[in-house]
Amino acid sequence: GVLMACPMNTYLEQELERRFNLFKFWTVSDKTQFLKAQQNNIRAVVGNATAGADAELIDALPKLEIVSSFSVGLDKVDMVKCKEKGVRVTNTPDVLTDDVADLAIGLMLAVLRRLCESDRYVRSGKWKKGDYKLTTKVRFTGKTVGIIGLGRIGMAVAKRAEAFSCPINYYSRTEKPNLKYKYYPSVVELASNCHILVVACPLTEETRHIINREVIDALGPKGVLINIGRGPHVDERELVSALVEGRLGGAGLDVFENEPHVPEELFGLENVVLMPHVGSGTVETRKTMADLVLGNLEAHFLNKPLLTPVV
Ligand code: 8YV
Repeated sequence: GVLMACPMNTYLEQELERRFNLFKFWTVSDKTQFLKAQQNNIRAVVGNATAGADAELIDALPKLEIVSSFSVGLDKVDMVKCKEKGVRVTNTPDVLTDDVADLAIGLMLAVLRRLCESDRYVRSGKWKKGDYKLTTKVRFTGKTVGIIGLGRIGMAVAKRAEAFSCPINYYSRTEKPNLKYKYYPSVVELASNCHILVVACPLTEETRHIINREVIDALGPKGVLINIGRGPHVDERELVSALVEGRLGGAGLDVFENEPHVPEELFGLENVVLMPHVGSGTVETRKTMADLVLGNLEAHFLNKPLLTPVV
């Protein structure tokens, strides 16, 4: 049987029910009861960015063979424990890269050109009482974009920003060869040398709170932070105080430290755009992701090569 770790996609749930023996529980109390009753029946877990396979779950499922994540990020999967137990892991890379990179550009434009505020200005009828007060001082085109993590998504963001004549700077653990982008060996130096800073790296112990007070101060009152990675990449309390105090120029956020809870101090800030973790959130892409999850599970149980193996 296959255990779905949390509600994530109706099509995926229906197909898992149609093709496999699907188990699911949504509350913690169900989980304990469930594991006592079903632990020997679960051979696969389907997780995502919200819930996956932590050490506790992996240890509780003696027959677990594979974790197939409905996500590219694997921070909810205990990879060390999976390797230790010989549990295979798959994810959904590439198929979502364009959606996430598109959203990053959308957030840059939305923050810098105040798209949401202007839209509300028209809908509220205020325009009939007077012209919209220009709030954005600078154009987006040509602003320097700094990218943390130049993997598939980071590179896709860079290519899109280049189309807006934006110089591209980046930070990664090591400098990448044959790139026309300027490398900075630290996030603070990158933040000091860009107008828009994009988080596009995986969440690991090393990258948790990679955006801290020092980085935020380096980005400064004219700087804009775009987070399309994970909420815990950012010290959210520091971010909120910097935005409220005007020490940071703006933010476009698709992820938060404690989703779906978002700091309400941000709700009144027009230089902040808030999204409900929809980076890969088009029906088209989520179906392709779901088909990858299903294809990996079928390949595993039919002893065929996995489509997108991680481990
Ligand atoms: C999804 C994601 O939002 O791929 C990831 O890492 O965060 C997203 O694609 C999520 O996992 C789907 O529920």
